[in-house]
Amino acid sequence: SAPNSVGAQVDHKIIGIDPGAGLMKATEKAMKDYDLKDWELVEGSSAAMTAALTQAYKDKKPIIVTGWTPHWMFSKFEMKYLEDPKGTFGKDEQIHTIVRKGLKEEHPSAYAFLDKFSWTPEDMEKVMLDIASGKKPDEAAAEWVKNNEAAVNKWVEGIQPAEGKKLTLAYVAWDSEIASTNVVKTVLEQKLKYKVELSQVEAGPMWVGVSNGDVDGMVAAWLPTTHADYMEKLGKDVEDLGPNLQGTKLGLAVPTYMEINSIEDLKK
Ligand code: PBE
Repeated sequence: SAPNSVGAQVDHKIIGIDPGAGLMKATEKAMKDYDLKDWELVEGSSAAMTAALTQAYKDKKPIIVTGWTPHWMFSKFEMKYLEDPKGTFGKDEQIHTIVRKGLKEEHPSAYAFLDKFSWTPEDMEKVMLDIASGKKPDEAAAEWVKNNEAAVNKWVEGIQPAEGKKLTLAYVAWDSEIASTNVVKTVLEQKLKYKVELSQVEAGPMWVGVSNGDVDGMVAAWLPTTHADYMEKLGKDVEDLGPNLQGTKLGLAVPTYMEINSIEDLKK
């Protein structure tokens, strides 16, 4: 590529996240679909990706990251998704709540709430933004619950408190799922009197944990596309309680000061 191409500017690197994320698989597919042969997808974590983005943005340096919505990066920074004319990153999907088999019988109160739980991208972004701005996840979640009393009370209306019973929720340290999982934990504890343990794992073990009953559930399943392979393998051993959030997006994201608009521009 030309000496001043985007590729040369960013050392032909796309800053990725954890290897278990569906977004990484989608990005690898994009690199094939768009013939980005000399490019590298850098593995790391959500936290490492946002740290690299924060630094590059501060220095007004070019950077390409794997991005998704809901995410605070789009409110804290001026960012754009690169157009994806081949549609590799797919269309809108939903975030689903998935629980282990038997939860309904053993923890009917938790099951009833988890089945009811659903919120909006704006809700989730508010919690994410507070955490990105320095609040602890449990504090940001508690504050959201306090400020959204009416919505929260609807989720738990008519459900019997469980008086100290233990529950375990699995999640991956994706910023979106740190936010949702902490809100769900807060509601289960404050409103339904459960004792909730959070288990932070990689995406594969999160799915496996729910399927073999090691954990009670999770609110972090991106379907039907992003976690399709996990769902295909383990779907028959879990219970899908359906969407808890609609209106997501995945793709490659860049600061708006970069003068590219499409994944196709990475070839030049
Ligand atoms: N994400 C955030 C996840 C799902 C939630 C888009 C980084 C992924 O598996 O790619």
